[in-house]
Amino acid sequence: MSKFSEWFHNILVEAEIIDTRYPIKGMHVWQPQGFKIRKHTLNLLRQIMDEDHEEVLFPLLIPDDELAKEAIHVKGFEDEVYWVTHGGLTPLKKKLALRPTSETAMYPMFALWVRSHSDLPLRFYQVVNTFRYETKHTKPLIRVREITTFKEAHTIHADQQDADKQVERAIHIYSKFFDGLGIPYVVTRRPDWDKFPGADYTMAFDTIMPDGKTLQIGTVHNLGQTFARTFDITYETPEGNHEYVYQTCYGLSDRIIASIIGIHGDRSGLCLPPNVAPYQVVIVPVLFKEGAQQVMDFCSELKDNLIKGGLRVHLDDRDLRAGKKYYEWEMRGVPLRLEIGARDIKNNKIVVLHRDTMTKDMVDYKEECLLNDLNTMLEKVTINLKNRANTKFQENIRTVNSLEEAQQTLSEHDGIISLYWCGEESCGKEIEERVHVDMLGIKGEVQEEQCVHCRKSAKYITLLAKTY
Ligand code: 5CA
Ligand code: ZN
Repeated sequence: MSKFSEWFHNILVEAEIIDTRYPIKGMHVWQPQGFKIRKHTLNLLRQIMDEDHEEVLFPLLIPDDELAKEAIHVKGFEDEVYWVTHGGLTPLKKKLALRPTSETAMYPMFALWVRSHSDLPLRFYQVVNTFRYETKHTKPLIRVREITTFKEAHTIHADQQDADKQVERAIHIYSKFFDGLGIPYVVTRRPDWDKFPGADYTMAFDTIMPDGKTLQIGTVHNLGQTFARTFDITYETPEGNHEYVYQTCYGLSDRIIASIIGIHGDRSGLCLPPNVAPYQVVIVPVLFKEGAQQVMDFCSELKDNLIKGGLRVHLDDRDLRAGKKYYEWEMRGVPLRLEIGARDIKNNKIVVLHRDTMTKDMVDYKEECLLNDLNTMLEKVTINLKNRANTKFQENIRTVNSLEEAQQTLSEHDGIISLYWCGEESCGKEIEERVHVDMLGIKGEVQEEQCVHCRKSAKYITLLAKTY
């Protein structure tokens, strides 16, 4: 286990995010703290998606013959599908698949829903659990067999142009979402040999985890008309002709939480962006025998006021040493901690610990200003986490001009390498093999440069890395 892996597993246990002891490999239990982070993260995404998507909910089970209809798609998932074969003791006439993703559940219904050009475009999303019998090593939140928070969007368009525009729009939506979480990323076009089964092309978001490996945290697929032809999804044009629709789909998984934990965390444990932290502020009363009740009352009233002001606040009134509480809330990643004792109340001062920098401030306590001050501090935490992550991320993308340099660079540094490539699949796969990396995807086009491997003329700048 790498140092990061160990840290990651420990923090999931200690901070009570996920319990991995459930007796099925790759399937885990969300504990209350983890569930809250998950809920707030989901709310952020829902807010963005609800602007121009409609939420729906499809069944978990997909009939065998529907799943099998789209040949390329089913080929891509055949090793990964879980099957329901019995109802009680009775063998089912038709096997039922647990959805590995929902194209083949949704698209037969889309064929019924879409009638006329005036129905289009349509944009749906659902948040569900999906099942993939992953054969690679499973890892909590990162590679699971039950994805418990699959956020999948599916859109339908009258023409290719509109579908292309939707791909751009989806990239914009996810960018905004990741920016809000302070998670840095690159967006690339996946190489053809690694696109989503059935897609014309796939755009991927990748971030870098602390061990230097990249994690694909989201994908946007342009499906063209492939599924429309398979599932016979057509619309009537203004002229009365029937045309196949164009489709896109895009999705995010539990990996979002993994990246929040991994990227912002530090030696002291979790360090949560305020917008997803279960508690944004924790109040720890510093009690001595004298004046203890007064301090408690003060803290309790303060808590109520801050909650009224819209903050998520917890008052830790347990009968424990303050130091023990400090350690625990640091580990759980609460962005701000207020330490309040009798003397502070008298002096109108409050000690604030900023979790991101682990520095303490003494702030003047003025009741009418405190809410504002805390909000400003939380904003600062958000910006700092984002900048810190981004700086580290940018430092870990390096341009190389030969395979030797690629190997050298990766032996010395974590992260992503960027190089010129001819665009040929065979050459690309050779690069992957020689340098022991995966191609994330194409970042841009070039002219008048040479492929770092075959030395033919290069078409693309492409990014590679060791990946999860
Ligand atoms: N139908 C499309 C769009 S929703 C789809 O299924 N795309 S996907 O296969 O690329 O999955 C979407 C995202 O889920 C991926 O980008 C990846 O971040 C995440 N993901 C895929 N498999 C797993 C897994 N086993 N565990 C956790 N996350 C996963
Ligand atoms: Zn080449």
